[in-house]
Amino acid sequence: RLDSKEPLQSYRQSYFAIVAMNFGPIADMVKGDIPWDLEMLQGWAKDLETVTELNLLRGFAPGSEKGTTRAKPAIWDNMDDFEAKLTDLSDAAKALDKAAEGGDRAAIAEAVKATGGTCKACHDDYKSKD
Ligand code: ASC
Repeated sequence: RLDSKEPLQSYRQSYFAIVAMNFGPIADMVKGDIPWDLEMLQGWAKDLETVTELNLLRGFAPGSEKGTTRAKPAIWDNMDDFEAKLTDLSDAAKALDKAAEGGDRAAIAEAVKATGGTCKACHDDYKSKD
């Protein structure tokens, strides 16, 4: 429906739901909050990499900033920077997938830290606290 912003907002919220459903348990596992299971971690890392390959900017089309989501209007005023930060996420997810495939726990922990950093960098500027 061209007259509704709902599909765009749903599209991007779906993307972030999949990101969180995969990065969340990876981070929990690296922290030791859940038991270490490399095969499970590898599956999550693969799905995280896969979803971050999608063109999320489709969901942030001009005019879709007005709504009830936590996306700050600053996104649409700084679209090049926002896009660069999304690329940082997909690059980090790719490196994390590689580390997961390698299986070295310290390398995985480093890659998780780097990936979390790309989440936070974007949230600081572009995600409303409430
Ligand atoms: C998560 C999560 C985030 C990021 C961020 C990383 O697991 O939900 O928003 O990691 O906390 O700093």
